Amino acid sequence: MVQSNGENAQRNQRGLHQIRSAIQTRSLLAKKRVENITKSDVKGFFTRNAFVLLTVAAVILGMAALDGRASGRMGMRAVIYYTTTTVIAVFIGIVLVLIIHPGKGSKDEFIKQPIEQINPADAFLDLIRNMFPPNIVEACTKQFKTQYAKRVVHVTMTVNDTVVTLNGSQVITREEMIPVPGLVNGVNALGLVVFSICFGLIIGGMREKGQPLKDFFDCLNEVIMRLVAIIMWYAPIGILFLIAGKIVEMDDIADMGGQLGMYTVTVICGLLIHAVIVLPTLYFLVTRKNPFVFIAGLLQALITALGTSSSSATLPITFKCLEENNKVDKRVTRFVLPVGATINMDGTALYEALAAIFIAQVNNYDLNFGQILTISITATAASIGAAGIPQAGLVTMVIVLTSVGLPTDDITLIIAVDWFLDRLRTTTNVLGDSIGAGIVEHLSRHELQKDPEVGNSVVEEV
Ligand code: DAS
Repeated sequence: MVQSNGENAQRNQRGLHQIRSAIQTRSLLAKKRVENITKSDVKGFFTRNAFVLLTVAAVILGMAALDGRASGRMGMRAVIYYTTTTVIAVFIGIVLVLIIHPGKGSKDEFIKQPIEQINPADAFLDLIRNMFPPNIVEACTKQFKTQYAKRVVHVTMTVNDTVVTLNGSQVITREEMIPVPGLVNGVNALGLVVFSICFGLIIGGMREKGQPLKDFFDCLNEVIMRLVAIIMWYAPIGILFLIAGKIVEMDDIADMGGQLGMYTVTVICGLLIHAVIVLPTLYFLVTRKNPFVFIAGLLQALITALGTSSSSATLPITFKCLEENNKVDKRVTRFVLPVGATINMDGTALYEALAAIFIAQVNNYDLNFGQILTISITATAASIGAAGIPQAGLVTMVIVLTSVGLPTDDITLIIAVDWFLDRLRTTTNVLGDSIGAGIVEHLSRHELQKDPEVGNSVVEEV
């Protein structure tokens, strides 16, 4: 059928508009990622090092205190718990978004993010400029900009399927999907935990010969926990200002379009159902103890998760709350928590499945059963791969959208509220990890009591 020139021109115009919005979205996502990476680089100096040191020391100590059989069974129980709660979380997210259907109405009614062009190198250098006296930055800016910005741009390249060139204004979209840093970070952290488990089991098997190393890691763990104890008392004050600052920045909530508001309500309902009904019920069914007494002991960790949007940054405080307030055996927390903080993210899994279907609804795109099943599987995988840093779930959601052919640009539709929802899903993640430690400890109580010369002696030292 021959199309008139007018129709061709219109089609080209539409095509151009789509390419331009795709380019703009990716550069905004790139900025988000650059901000998060640089923020986590800066905060990472503390949280990442504390997380690494604490994970290595805690897991090695925990494993050294257990014999191989016990840790095998404990690991199996932990994995079964993680899988069960993540699948339930995804199911809740999908059922809710299909029932409430927040995405009805067309995309045009949607408030689009004002998307400005950015140059990642400049975004990063702004951060550096705020960190050092200007003369140092100016002196090395030229070389620094080329080298470090390349690394930053390289890391940005793994954010999604876009290569953002150094001059920032050119954005070239690439076809193949390259692994997102959430997966990379998740794999790094997981690799660290697996190494620590093996290292700890071998030390435990060496008995007396391994004692000097056990003492070293015990002392290292003590130092980190004391450092955390100091930070803990100041954290709530910082958290208060963090959230207050964010709320002041936020446009008037009423301006949010009805769809975005309904989407936010749907996510909050889903997280509340999982955190207030599912997890406490699971804990009660297994342990026959009052779950809300257990949760009360976690308050400081939950507040920290709410304030930092980071499971990793909260981990040291989660350790302290479980071991000191809830008296959970250290051999359990030191094994279950670091693994859980890395791969068990119920809140993130629920959110990614829900958000993907919401984006389909906004595009008036009816998903069939197979696609919804694909979303539930990729949302589970993306939550395992997401790192415990702010908005990691937003980035790994690219995997879920791509798996069912949804436009990844539409992530910008939900960015406006993500800073708030990220806090809630991180808090749900931390709660899920902590309840998991309580359940695994209860199911492992026989192993933890037997083997006196290994269990008790090391537990005292540990
Ligand atoms: N902020 C992540 C965490 O620390 C969760 C997410 O981004 O979904 O758990």
